This record gives sequence, structure tokens and C-alpha cells, in this order.
Amino acid sequence: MKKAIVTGVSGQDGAYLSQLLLDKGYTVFGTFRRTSSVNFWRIEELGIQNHPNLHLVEYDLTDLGASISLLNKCEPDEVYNLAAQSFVGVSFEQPSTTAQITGVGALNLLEAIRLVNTKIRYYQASTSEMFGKVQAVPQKEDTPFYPRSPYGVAKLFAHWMTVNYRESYDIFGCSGILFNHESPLRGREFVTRKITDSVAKIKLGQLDVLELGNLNAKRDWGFAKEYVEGMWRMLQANQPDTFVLATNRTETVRDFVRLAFKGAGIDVEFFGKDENETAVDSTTGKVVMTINPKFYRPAEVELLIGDPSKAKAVLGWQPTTSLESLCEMMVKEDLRRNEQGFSF
Ligand code: NDP
Ligand code: GDR
Repeated sequence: MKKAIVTGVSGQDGAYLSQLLLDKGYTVFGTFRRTSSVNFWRIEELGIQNHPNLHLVEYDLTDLGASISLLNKCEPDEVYNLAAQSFVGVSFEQPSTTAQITGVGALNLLEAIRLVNTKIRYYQASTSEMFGKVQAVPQKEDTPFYPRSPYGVAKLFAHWMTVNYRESYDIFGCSGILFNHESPLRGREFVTRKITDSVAKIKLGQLDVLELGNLNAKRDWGFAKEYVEGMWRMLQANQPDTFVLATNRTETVRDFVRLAFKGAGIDVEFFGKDENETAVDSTTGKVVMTINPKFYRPAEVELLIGDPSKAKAVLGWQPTTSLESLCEMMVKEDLRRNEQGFSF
């Protein structure tokens, strides 16, 4: 039976990946950090919180000593490093913390592997945010990087460290450059889930207006459950490598707003421009979305669209859930949760 460490088990991907590994017969050590009130709602939603092969371990990846102890204690075959300060907006407010957690945290794990056991396979959760300012489209493994946020810069450091440890110490380190992936387990600070949760509340009469920032940004959105399968496949491959996971379709935030309202049975029309843009319910004439410039970012990533053909050719991985189905699934779940009076 294989053993895996999944850092960030309380996050969206950590929950889905733990479920996948448990289904495959792994023993999973899911790490979480100590806070005054740890929240395991995602693994509870997936029904795996009491799985006999899931062990929840307290760990903070900014601590090198703790990283070494973790590997000594768990003796894993595979480490999936998903823990991060993962919110781009917050990285502008807390650049140093983001660098420590998202950048140096990954280095701590790589160092621990080098010191404890170089046979441990390592997955680094890299990101399309490393591409940042558009250099070429669609973005693929050899597209030049140009990060546009402290988060993107920290992730680029972790990416290159993974490549460097692969080349210097022969460590099986894979870097998965994943484009945005969403689900009903997505945090509500991210734009898709913020939209589906607010649309559900508007539909149920619990909220009047959804407030957003830049509607023109274009993203390549896929379904998180399919992306964690790609992470696992990378660590089963013959050679460690870097792979893009994406859908190769891009839409604006505005398109996602329209889709989400449609999913709740509300047709909207958009009026105005920039800070004055609004979305209006075509049936009632009520304004249901406005712009609040506080959600604008100091520097924006305008366009992401990924080419996943290498992952398809080498790993046999490809996404299947359409953006329409994904959005509908999220709206439906948020309607259910808000109807029942709770929403995480
Ligand atoms: P989430 O924000 O949902 O989860 C992040 C996890 O990291 C949480 O479990 C969080 O714990 C944990 N964490 C944060 N700081 C620390 C720390 N100092 N020590 C230990 N754990 C910590 O992210 P996702 O699941 O969406 O993403 C998983 C990874 O993939 C992240 O690294 C993200 O940057 C990356 N990524 C995500 C993409 C996406 O579209 N979802 C795309 C590309 C990359 P807590 O619950 O305590 O906050
Ligand atoms: P992103 O995701 O920055 O791509 O990072 P997010 O959902 O936060 O933003 C996507 C785009 O929507 C615009 N936007 C808003 N964003 C938020 N959060 N809130 C708003 O109100 C709002 N209005 C408009 C943003 O400006 C942006 O252009 C995510 C994270 O999961 C990262 O960890 C991951 O690496 C990348 O995806 C790939």
C-alpha cells in the first residue's frame, strides 16, 4: 500500500486529491496548520473525514525542521505540495508572508526530501499565474513566464526550485502548471464561487446585489476533480517533468456572471462601462450586479488559455466537464446550501 502526504488537506484540491488517493488504496497523511478553529468542511462534504486510511497531521510548511520531521514520521512514497497562500488579491497586501508560504515553503519540502530520502516523489502545485502578462497564446510548457503578482512570483520560485532539485539531485519532482480549476468546494473569495454563491442568495432573496471588480479578465476554467487526477498521473509517469493542465477554452468573468444567473433561471443584460457597468435582471428590471473598484488588482492577468496537449500525449489526461456544466453544478450546490441556511 502506497503512502502519500497531501499538504493543504483543508483546501479545495487537497480534499479532492485525498479522496482520489484513498479510493486508490493509499494511506494519506493530510496536513493542516494549527489555527484557533480548524475547518474541515470540504473533507466532511466528501465524506472522507473519518476514513481509516486518512491521517490528519498538524504541519506548517514555513518550518524546515517540521518538514524534515514530517517526512521521517510518515515515510511517504509521494508528496503532493498543495498548501499555499493561494489568493492572488491577498498576495498584494501580504507579499512577504506569501513569499514565505508559497515560495520558501516548497523549498523546505524539497530540502527535506534531499536530506531524508531522495526516492520520495514530489508534486509542486504550479500555476498559470506564472505566465501573467501575455507573451504568447495558448500558453504551454515552454511559453516564457512573466508573473504579475507577488503570488505569481513566489510560485515561479517554487517551480524553478522543483526543476533545479530534479536536475541537481535526481529527485522525481514534477511541476503541474494548472490553469484555474473550480468546484462547489472552491473558496468563496475566488471569483467563480463568489459569483455562484451570490447568485444563489439573490435567487433566494437573501442578497440584493453582487459586487465585482474587473469583468474583462479572461480565464481558462476547468473542474478541480479532474485536475487532481492529472496531479496523480504526473507522479506515476516514467520521468519527472513539467505539465500544463487546462481546457484550452477561455471566457471573461462577465461570461461567467451571465452563465451563473442563467443557471439560477435569471436572464441578465449588461449596461454601462468600466466602473459604471451593471447587470440587470431582464424580467424584473432590478440591478443585480455592480462594480466595486476595491476588487481591482494593482496589476492584472488579462488573458489565460492553456494548451494541455503534452498532458494528453504523455499522461493520457484530458478534461471533460464543460464550463456550462461546471457553473450549473456550482449554482445548484450553492442554492441547496443557502436554502438549508449554511454556506462555507
Ligand atoms: P486553497 O486555498 O483552497 O487551499 C490552500 C491550502 O493551503 C489550505 O488547506 C490552507 O490551509 C493551506 N495553507 C495555507 N498556508 C499554509 C501554511 N503556512 N502551512 C500549511 N498549510 C497552509 O487552494 P486550492 O486547493 O485551490 O489550490 C491548491 C494549490 O494549487 C495551491 O498551492 C494553489 O496555489 C495551487 N493552484 C490552484 C489553482 C486553482 O485554480 N485552484 C490553479 C493553480 C495552482 P487553511 O485551510 O488553514 O488556510
Ligand atoms: P485568480 O482567481 O486570480 O485567477 O487565481 P480569482 O478567482 O481570484 O480571479 C479571477 C479573475 O477574476 C477577477 N475578478 C475578481 N476576483 C475575485 N477574487 N473577486 C472579485 O470580486 C473579482 N472581480 C473580478 C480577478 O481580477 C481575476 O482577473 C486563482 C487562484 O486559485 C490561484 O491560486 C491560482 O494559481 C490561479 O487561479 C490559477
